[in-house]
Amino acid sequence: MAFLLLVLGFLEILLQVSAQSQPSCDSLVYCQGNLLHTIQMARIFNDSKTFVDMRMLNDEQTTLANFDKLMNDTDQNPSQDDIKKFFDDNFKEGDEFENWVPSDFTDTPKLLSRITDKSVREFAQDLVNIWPKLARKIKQEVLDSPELYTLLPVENGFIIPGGRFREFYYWDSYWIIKGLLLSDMHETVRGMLDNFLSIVDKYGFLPNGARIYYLNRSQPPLLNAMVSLYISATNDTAWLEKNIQILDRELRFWLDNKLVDVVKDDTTYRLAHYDSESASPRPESYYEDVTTASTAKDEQQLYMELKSGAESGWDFSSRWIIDQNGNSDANLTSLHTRRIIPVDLNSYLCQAFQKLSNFYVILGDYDNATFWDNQFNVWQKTIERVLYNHEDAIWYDWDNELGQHRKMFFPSNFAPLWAEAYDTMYAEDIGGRAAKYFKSQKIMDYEGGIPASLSRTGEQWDYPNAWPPLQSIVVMGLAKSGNCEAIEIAQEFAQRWVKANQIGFNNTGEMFEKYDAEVPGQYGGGGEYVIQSGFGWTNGVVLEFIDRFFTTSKKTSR
Ligand SMILES: *[C@@H]1O[C@H](CO)[C@@H](O)[C@H](O)[C@H]1NC(C)=O
Ligand SMILES: *[C@@H]1O[C@H](CO)[C@@H](O)[C@H](O)[C@H]1NC(C)=O
Ligand SMILES: *[C@@H]1O[C@H](CO)[C@@H](O)[C@H](O)[C@H]1NC(C)=O
Ligand SMILES: *[C@@H]1O[C@H](CO)[C@@H](O)[C@H](O)[C@H]1NC(C)=O
Ligand SMILES: *[C@@H]1O[C@H](CO)[C@@H](O)[C@H](O)[C@H]1NC(C)=O
Ligand SMILES: *[C@@H]1O[C@H](CO)[C@@H](O)[C@H](O)[C@H]1NC(C)=O
Ligand SMILES: CC(=O)N[C@H]1CO[C@H](CO)[C@@H](O)[C@@H]1O
Repeated sequence: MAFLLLVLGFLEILLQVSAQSQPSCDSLVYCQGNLLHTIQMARIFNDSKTFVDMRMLNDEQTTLANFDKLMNDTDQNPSQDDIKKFFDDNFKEGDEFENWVPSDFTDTPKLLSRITDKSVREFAQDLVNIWPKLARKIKQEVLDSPELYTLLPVENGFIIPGGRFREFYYWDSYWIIKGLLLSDMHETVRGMLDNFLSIVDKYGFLPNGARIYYLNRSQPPLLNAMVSLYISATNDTAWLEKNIQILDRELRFWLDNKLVDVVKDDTTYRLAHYDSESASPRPESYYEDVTTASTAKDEQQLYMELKSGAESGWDFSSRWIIDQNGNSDANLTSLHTRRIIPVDLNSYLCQAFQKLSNFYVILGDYDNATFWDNQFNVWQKTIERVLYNHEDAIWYDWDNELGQHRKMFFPSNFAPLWAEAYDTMYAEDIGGRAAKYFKSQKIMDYEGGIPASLSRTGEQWDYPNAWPPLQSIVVMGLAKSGNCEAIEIAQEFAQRWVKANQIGFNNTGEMFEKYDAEVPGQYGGGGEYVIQSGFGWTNGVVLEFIDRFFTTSKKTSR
């Protein structure tokens, strides 16, 4: 009996250990263990990301041994000063990048001469001139000793978002690439795509961003959409031929890892959700996550929900919050990202299937083209059956536990229009109804842009914040439908957005990662870090809107 109890107790410990052994990455310094915990909880820096972006002065083994010594010398209880000293002796500023002027940078891209309004043309010129300030190349010494850094090493230069986001990010890059192509910077774009593919080749997927601590989550799957922009601008089919297998692999990662069964009206479907099963705090938000989890019922589950929320790009939002009473204005302990089937994720995948199929057609591989075209058709039908709400004439996220739509306004409800993840035979009708839904939610009232939600929670991806990628998805989606009322809304909000960004730039000389839907030009707030400027996707979206709505002559791309 005693023996049995012993075995059971041992099993329980084993289970706990295995649940905890889902680290963010393999590094014993930056992704798991007591060193990370001690430094992050000592709160030496206000922003948890600062420490995990530092480099080690010695190799990992020496660093860990020095930490052991610190703990031994201080009876496992180092003071704030002891920790600071250990930090100073073992780490320093990463200093990983050299300034880089992309060789294809030009301050006179063709777009500028097509812009009719003088003040808008000057604004576009200012934005084009920001690209070199956001251009980075990794130093040779980092490429030579990557094990001392958290950066994922890549060969080619790239454009970063800006501010604390010093490395490249997955979904940000879609709008950055859009802006770069409109700035005639094709080679920079090719270099960035090659960087992404080298990472997919190595890890089997594209992580959230270019740091080892992002290796347990991806971000909205827009790689094929980026490639499609590049191919439309260049017709570089030789590049496509060389890289098609890696593009195929990235998309299969989503099919292999992120699908769940969804039952509606007694039929079982397969759709995707955001899902990171790594049950530990995000290293770059370690203090914040440990603090949040300290009041949670199940810490491990919450860590997975937090990482899955980060994978969605919407970190964080009432979109993923559901408390016991079904409310979405609770705090982050009620985060349930994984039980929600998101409209935008499934639309992005549907679009990616179609793009990949088209790439295979270009290359004359009709078998693979058919395989992906079939996936496209299945997703399109499933999105209609599961996510479209005929009564409200819009798509909604699906709560897979309650088996019902989450009938709240989010710009992501319009993603199928943008991704053309619906039957475009009925584009005018569906677009017109979506326009009516937009108005019924009183979104026309917002002079500063389309808010991320109508719920003021203090989270970043909620009211009153207005995010550039969400403006792009709604505006370009409505415009694509071809319906008059939808096009009018698109034009109106493209104008409001460009004007708001221009006011902000006139007042501060900066472009921000997000704005305030209520006050044109005012930057947004909330969330777990202070406002960042730069800013990659912001500049890309403004250039996209200017190209589409402020030029008279031919369009380069849509
Ligand atoms: C951290 O934040 C506090 C309060 O906001 C501020 O006073 C302090 O200067 C900040 N410290 C650093 C190192 O930025
Ligand atoms: C710390 O103490 C443990 C046991 O007390 C010992 O095994 C270890 O070698 C010590 N480490 C250092 C770096 O002194
Ligand atoms: C790419 O090729 C297509 C068809 O072959 C042609 O219509 C288009 O103008 C080309 N685009 C560029 C940018 O060369
Ligand atoms: C979050 O809300 C729960 C109740 O739903 C509460 O127990 C907990 O203390 C709150 N946590 C924080 C950090 O406010
Ligand atoms: C798709 O292409 C790969 C090579 O990239 C090939 O091995 C595979 O058989 C093809 N699949 C189909 C269905 O033709
Ligand atoms: C921004 O400043 C420029 C130049 O001073 C001016 O032409 C433009 O009208 C201003 N735009 C806005 C929206 O304030
Ligand atoms: C749950 C999960 O994805 N865990 C992985 C996190 O990343 C490390 C390093 O890449 C892997 O070893 C884990 O399997």
